[in-house]
Amino acid sequence: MYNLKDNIVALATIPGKGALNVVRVSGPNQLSLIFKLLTTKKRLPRPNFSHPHYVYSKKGVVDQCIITYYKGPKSYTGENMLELSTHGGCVIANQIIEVVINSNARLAFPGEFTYRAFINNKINLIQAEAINGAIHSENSLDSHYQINNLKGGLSDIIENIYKKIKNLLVLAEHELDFMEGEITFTKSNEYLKRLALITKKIDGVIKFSCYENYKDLPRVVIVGRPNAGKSSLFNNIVGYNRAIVTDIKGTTRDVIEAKLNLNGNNIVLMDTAGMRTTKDKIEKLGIKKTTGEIELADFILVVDEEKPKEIIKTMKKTNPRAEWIGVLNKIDLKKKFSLQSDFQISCTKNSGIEKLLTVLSTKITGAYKKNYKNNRYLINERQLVLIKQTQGLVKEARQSYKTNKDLVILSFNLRRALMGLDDMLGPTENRDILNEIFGGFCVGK
Ligand SMILES: Nc1nc2c(ncn2[C@@H]2O[C@H](COP(=O)(O)OP(=O)(O)OP(=O)(O)O)[C@@H](O)[C@H]2O)c(=O)[nH]1
Ligand SMILES: [Mg+2]
Repeated sequence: MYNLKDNIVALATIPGKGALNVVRVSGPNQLSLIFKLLTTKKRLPRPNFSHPHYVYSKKGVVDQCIITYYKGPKSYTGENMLELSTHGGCVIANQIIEVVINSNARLAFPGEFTYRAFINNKINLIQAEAINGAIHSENSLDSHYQINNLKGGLSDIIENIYKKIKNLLVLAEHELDFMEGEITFTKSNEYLKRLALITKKIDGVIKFSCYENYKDLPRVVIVGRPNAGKSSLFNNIVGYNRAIVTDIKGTTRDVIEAKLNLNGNNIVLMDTAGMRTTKDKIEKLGIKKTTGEIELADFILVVDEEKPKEIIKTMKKTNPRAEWIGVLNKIDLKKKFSLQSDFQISCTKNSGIEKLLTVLSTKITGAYKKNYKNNRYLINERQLVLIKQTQGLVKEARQSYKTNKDLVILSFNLRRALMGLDDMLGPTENRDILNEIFGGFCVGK
């Protein structure tokens, strides 16, 4: 897939107006030629120390950068690396990359730096996937799990299971080399006990892993009767007039959706058609959509001018799993109002909404934490398929050994079980998997 013999270079940051950019160079060769061309200095600087250097192209000075030289294997890729921290913008970093390319390097492909780290045994495949996952994570819990996987969270337990299966395989194959009477054979009960322990460990990984659910953004849906001020609240939270607001009942007919960040957590916020019995065909369809959104929602804000809590009572059965929050709106019109609501707000006067959002974001963080307590590992679809496959094979191995006590068959089955874990940690042979995983990375990563 990638040619490992080349020196590679890429911008590791997003180009654009900003304080800094980072240019990365990595290669199996000495990088002194590249360094010399960039800085006019003959010798590479001391490894792992950052130094300011003026950097030049043929046309003259390009920038003053901070350059760090990493001597392999103590670097991200395991190779010799240069990391140039340049001034930001769209011009300087590209000029530097051009100098590097004209020296002795080519532009890196997506994920090529991390691929080299994987090939050079700096990380296994689960860790490589975690790095990409962390970059793409949408919320604090996701990034926490991803970095935990990079730290070894999932790999440690998988490596541990791998080792246990391998040891058992080695034992079985060793005993196969001897005739009866030559050595004392391990008792079949011991084999069964060890196979049961491996199964228990695999079951634990599956049980304490979170998959998919956590990734779906929390869905917050605003519902209520027509004209209650749902669209006004939606616009206020989104920060601009996204939804049409009028005093005509039934203004919003479709579901309007916005993805936004609420105190560090990404959420999907939805404005919906007001709930009422109507003969209008379009409005009816809108109300049907609202019902669908309620079923999927995690948090439901019931906005009403009079009695949000009473409305919740009548609607709660449509989604008992969600958290229902009663929001009394238009308090500016009232001298006195009932406190039969969780929050009292005025969209026109912009009051009470900040408190509502603070509590809502605390609740969202709380939901994340609960998930965190229940799960130790994060597992993606590829990994889940492989671990389940291993689970099945180990169970099969135990079952068959229990009936036939045959070490040849057991060895064969254990070898099959190991293959799935091999693929999980580092299928160096399987090009398709590697292409798919590393091809999804950013350039420069
Ligand atoms: N006085 C006052 N009027 C408000 C407040 N919030 C909304 N309104 C008004 O109430 C009317 C209805 O507001 P919308 O936000 O369109 O209500 P809605 O619930 O989205 O209505 P539908 O889409 O028809 O279901 C508009 O005239 C708003 O200006 C408020 O806090 N105080
Ligand atoms: Mg509306």
